[in-house]
Amino acid sequence: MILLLSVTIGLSAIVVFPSFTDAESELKTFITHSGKVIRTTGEVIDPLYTVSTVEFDPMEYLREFNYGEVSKLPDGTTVREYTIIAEDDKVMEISPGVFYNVWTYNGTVPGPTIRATEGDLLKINFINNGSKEHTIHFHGIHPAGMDGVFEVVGPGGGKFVYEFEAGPVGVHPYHCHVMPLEEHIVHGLYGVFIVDPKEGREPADEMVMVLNGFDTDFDTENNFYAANTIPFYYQHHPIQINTNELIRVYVVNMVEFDPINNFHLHGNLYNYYPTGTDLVPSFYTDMVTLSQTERGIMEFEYTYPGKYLFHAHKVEFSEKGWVGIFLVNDKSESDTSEKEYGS
Ligand SMILES: [Cu+2]
Repeated sequence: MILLLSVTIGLSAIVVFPSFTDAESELKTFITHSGKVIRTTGEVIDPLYTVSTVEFDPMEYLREFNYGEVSKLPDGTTVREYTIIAEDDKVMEISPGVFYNVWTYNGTVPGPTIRATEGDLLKINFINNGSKEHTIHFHGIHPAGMDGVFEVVGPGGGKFVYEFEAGPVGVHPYHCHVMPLEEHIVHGLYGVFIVDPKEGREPADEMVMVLNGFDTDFDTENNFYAANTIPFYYQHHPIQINTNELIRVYVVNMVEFDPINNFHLHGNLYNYYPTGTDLVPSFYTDMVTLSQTERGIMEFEYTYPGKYLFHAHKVEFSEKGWVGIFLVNDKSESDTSEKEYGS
């Protein structure tokens, strides 16, 4: 399988490079967010200066939670240890034929979803294998020296250990906080940090959606939008869920440049917990608006099976990729014991 992927990547590179050569006369000069001058054909970022290709599976990312390596202190406190490695030299085919230089935590955009329980002691071993300075700035409560702003971590293997107590309860972003911030974030150095309440939440089919976008021609406007990086992915690969089963979506808006984003669900309404900090929902709605790093938890159940869209109700965003489908399977068809439930 790995061999097959390598062959595929090799072939796609062969396809891309001749077209790049053919289009050489159309090369344009772009100024990147940090003022770097590059020559490219524009809409498609040519893989000029990068060394490897990122493989990312949005379906795997959706329900993957990293609880760290767990140990206990003598006083009973749970310790969770994670390792996060930053890199900035990879290329990702974010849409067919569209290659973009992504900056990654643990090789993907978004980085891993870090999950812990309120009061756990977190140790995040951060290694910067990039060519620029990077950090991890967690949203949440922690000492000043653990804020990922002033303790800049140098390139080429620089290290720093972030250590703090998990809190408050909710869903939070983490991201690089090195200047120019816009450049470090839009290239992909961000991820999700979930803090569960000690008493837990009701069992549910849980998933994470990071709303993101890519400015592939450096004009400070996004060319593509998505839930979890790949435009239109969940439209072509619907997310399978069941009727009468609680669904919990941790949603984080990381779209830069556009002041707002939003989340509309079809054929249903959801209970909405802004930032997830309160255990009682604030709204029952089918639409929330989110500014940069605004986030929350959505909970809903579908009564009727079938296909339901979810998307940005900012139509420009949904037409440029931020759209997906929930495929609701009739649980009663496969599980007769559940059929009596509620009858
Ligand atoms: Cu950075």
